Amino acid sequence: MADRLPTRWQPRHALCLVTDGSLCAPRTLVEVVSAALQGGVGMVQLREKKLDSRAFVERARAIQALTASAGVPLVINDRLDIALVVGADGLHVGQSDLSVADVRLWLPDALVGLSIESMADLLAAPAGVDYLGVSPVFATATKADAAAALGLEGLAAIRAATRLPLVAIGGIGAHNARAVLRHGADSLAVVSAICAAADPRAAAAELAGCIESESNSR
Ligand code: TZP
Ligand code: MG
Repeated sequence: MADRLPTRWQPRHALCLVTDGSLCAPRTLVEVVSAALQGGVGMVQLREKKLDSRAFVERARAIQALTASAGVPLVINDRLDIALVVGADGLHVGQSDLSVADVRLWLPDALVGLSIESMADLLAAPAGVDYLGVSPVFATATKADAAAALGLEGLAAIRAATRLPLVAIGGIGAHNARAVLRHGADSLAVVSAICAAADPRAAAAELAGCIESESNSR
């Protein structure tokens, strides 16, 4: 694959919140994102599988007001149309979503992330990708159709094979965050560790603290 070296912002040493509004009750998603940004989240991926288009746009605009004032990039999962309509900072696609080449026709300068679940996915990854979402590192109940867990060794093997920023996701929390970083992740992405936390701000602060201290010790 072609390792592109983009000059735009990259997720290195960042905590990424991937949203799931259904896990946020009794809070609203906007409340959780606001708290998570205060706790130190450095990138938000809006991933809402159950919203129709109009509700998705409304939600994206509400979240964008928060991310923009925090100076944090907002990436939309899967929905190129929504990313274009709201002027998001980027789009994250999976293996069976729109191709990166097609996304680049419409978002030449935005941040584009691609999910990979195996070494084979890495080797097949196209040019034009700014970062890779590597998943699932550990088993997770949050994504019903997640592939088999890569484990820390699987993550390390992918790390050894690419210079692209790696955003690890799947079963990550404060208890294993440092191990994931030590096995080659540049950044960590979480859903339930923040969305379902009793205190999303404190949960984000703890994870962001792990990333900061690990990056300082490298
Ligand atoms: N993509 C791969 S695993 C996953 C996604 C969206 C879910 C991760 O959720 P959690 O709660 O952080 O394990
Ligand atoms: Mg997808």
